[in-house]
Amino acid sequence: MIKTYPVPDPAIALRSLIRQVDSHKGLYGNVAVIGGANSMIGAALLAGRAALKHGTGKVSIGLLNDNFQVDPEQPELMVYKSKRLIKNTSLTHILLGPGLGQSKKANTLLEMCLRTNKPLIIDADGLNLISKSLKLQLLLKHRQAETIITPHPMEAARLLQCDTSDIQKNRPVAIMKLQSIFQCGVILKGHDTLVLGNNSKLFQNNTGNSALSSAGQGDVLGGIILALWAQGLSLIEACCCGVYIHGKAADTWRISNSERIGLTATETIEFSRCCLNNY
Ligand code: NPW
Ligand code: AMP
Ligand code: MG
Repeated sequence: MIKTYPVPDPAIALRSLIRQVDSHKGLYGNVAVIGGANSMIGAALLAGRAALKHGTGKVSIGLLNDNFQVDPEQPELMVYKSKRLIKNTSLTHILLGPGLGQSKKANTLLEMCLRTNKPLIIDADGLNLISKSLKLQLLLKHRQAETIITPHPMEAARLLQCDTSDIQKNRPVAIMKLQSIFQCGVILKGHDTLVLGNNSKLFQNNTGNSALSSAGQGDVLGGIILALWAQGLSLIEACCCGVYIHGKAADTWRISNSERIGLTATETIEFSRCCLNNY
């Protein structure tokens, strides 16, 4: 039996995010979200908006779709062509995967990100591409900069070449396998999300509910973790606080809403921001 520990109360870690009076945006991260292929631009925008609304200094979106130039709902986001953005040496952290697709171009972008020395979160189609390529698996395994992968159970099954039911039968074993094969931090999403950093305890998160079972929630979670990490929390703190407040947002919403409907991902960003604000 593998021992799990509850995700720590985020209050302590979040205290370090209090802003100094003489601060400036350069202190709060300069992050990139890489994704948003045709028909999935929304995933990258959700992640970018979540990163922005959870305190990041500067957020850029590197889209695969070249025709989209501004998010009119969130003009603070800077929109670039993906390859150009990855080459920007002043970036502090990267999230790759939301709506990335699995094209040849997507594969090239993932390889470029893996070869940078930037802290990196890999989600969604980034993970699906890794499960199909030995070359990418080796690059991930030998990365020097801190890296976290954030699969849902089916993405985890693709990575471990098994069925989703095998993952769900013994989630602690699955996350430990992922960490030991890919030599990076792992968040295994789903009800009672698990978090495992390199050399860390295995944490289990108990916030969150079925209101989160809707499109784009994982993209939002990626943006939240990116924001907390870029503002100075350690990787494990950012992951634990991120999954906690993302789930807490849904628990808060549930108090005054029925179990028949769920949150939209856009709503989750707002509830989670309020949750962060309440600390
Ligand atoms: P089933 O149905 O049970 O067989 P996919 P995706 C399973 C982008 N998006 N427990 C479940 O399988 C993403 O960023 C874009 C058990 C489910 O049907 C990606 O780039 C959006 N099973 C891309 O789409 C909004 C679970 O996995 C299947 C599970 C594809 O990502 C949506 C889905 O996995 C989306 O985020 C659980 N807890 N959770 C946009 N607005 O642009 C999931 N499964 O096939 O990898 O598809 O997750 O939608
Ligand atoms: P994704 O499948 O990538 O969009 O991610 C979905 C997100 O919502 C993950 O963070 C899941 O942990 C969370 N989520 C979805 N359904 C539930 C549930 N029933 N209980 C708790 N969290 C959930
Ligand atoms: Mg997802």
